Amino acid sequence: MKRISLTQHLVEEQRLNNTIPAELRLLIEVVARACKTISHAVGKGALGDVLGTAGSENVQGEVQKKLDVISNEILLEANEWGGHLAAMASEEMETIHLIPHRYPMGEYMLLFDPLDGSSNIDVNVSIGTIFSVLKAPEGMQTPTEKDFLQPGNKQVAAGYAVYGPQTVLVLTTGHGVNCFTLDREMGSWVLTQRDMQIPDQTKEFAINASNARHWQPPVKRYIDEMLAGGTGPRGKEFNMRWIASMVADVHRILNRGGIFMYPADEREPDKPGKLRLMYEANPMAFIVEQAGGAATNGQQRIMDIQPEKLHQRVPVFLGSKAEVELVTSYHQA
Ligand code: AHM
Ligand code: MG
Repeated sequence: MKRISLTQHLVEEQRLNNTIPAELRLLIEVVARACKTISHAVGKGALGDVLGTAGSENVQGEVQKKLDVISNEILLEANEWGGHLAAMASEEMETIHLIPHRYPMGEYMLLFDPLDGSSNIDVNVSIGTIFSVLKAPEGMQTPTEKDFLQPGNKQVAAGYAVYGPQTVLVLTTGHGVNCFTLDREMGSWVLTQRDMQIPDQTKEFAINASNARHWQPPVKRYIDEMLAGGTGPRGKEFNMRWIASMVADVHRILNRGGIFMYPADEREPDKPGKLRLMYEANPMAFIVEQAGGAATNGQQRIMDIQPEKLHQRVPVFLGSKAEVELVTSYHQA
């Protein structure tokens, strides 16, 4: 089999679609390189002194793990000097990170969840990195948080890496979704799945069912109908999977179909769900839509939400189109 590297793929996509300017290609390659470094750190585990807590909290009051902090540092350092970025924002940082004056400023803005699935770090279960790329607004001088508050439909690229039995990188620049596998010996990303498509029919769903008593009626109805099995209104048996790493759950759905949900919680009306719009929901929605799936917050398309805050949370329903449309229709009934 002829091996196609990430670089070759991006160059060829540029020739075909004319959508990946050199700066964006550099940006994607630098992020991919940083993911390689994170993968290496993850792989060392206890041998690399990377497990356990860092003794600090992030902006949302969550205890940071050492790997959260290490991965954030790796992404910041890798992306500072290339001249392709105007600023960065991370789930792990209170406010945006400006490019130091000693480096040139580029026209893109990078957002990331450096280490997704933090609760799985210490137990050797798949974790990952999620990223999203926006363009800086026309005429922007010094970037501010406001410049980042663009709806997901303005993303020019998005991707995630999964650090699992294999390390993979899934990427979209708005022309389908491709998957690359890290060749650990060669240190290179090799194209292993072209134009991924989410199967439309599914018998699998993913939700943290321990929150069931706090779900709103439309979600309760949707899950109850699936749990009723073959004799219920859905007329088929469903299976449940919950890895508690969004990257790994979404990767399964991309390959096998299914629906992923992190709904709002009735306990905290001002805190709609757990996942963050800018670092998790938007990039995953872009990937899922590009693979023929759908992504909503129950009311509207996630990528059409106008963000109001950098760390804003949002209910998430994404995956196979027919399922996402069904649970969304229950919210509107
Ligand atoms: P994190 O970014 O702090 O790791 O949190 C996000 C993760 C998602 O990857 C996953 O879907 C969810 O939190 C798991 O939540 P729960 O602990 O309720 O199972
Ligand atoms: Mg996360």
